[in-house]
Amino acid sequence: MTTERSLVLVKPDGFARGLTGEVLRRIEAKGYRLVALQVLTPDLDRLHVHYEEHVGKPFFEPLCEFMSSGPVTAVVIEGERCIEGFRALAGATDPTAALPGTIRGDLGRDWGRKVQENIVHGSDSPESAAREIGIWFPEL
Ligand code: RTP
Ligand code: MG
Repeated sequence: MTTERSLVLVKPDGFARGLTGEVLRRIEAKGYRLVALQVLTPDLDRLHVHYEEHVGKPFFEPLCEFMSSGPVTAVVIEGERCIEGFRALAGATDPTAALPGTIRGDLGRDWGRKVQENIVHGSDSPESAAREIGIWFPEL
């Protein structure tokens, strides 16, 4: 048994399209528990820390600008192997490559959109999850 926590974000595109409930439905249907949830418009300082692994990449600033462009829903989920499991639910980073059955594959738009608009973020390792949960939910 490896009960984990992961940090999930419903990004501004997912929030604006009214997909927050659909993302939460899939998380709960999989059997993961919701530990904490908040709607907020993140500032650039927080996003620069959140995405620090991408500092210097060409998409870093556009990504942070996009992520600060409107409300997001930040969620901490919990469950057996939920870090890897949520990333499987999310699908490939590029919605045009994500498989049907995944959040990005089923719901991602593939006409002229930018890859940064891929509905959700999920932590990619236990270390990332601990770091990111500290950024978004320091009280946990
Ligand atoms: P995430 O962190 O959002 O869960 O997604 P990920 O692990 O699948 O992707 P990652 O490589 O960590 O990239 C973070 C986010 O940056 C945007 N991105 N844009 N070439 C590009 O323009 C590009 N590559 C990545 C995406 O929003 C991606 O989710
Ligand atoms: Mg990532």
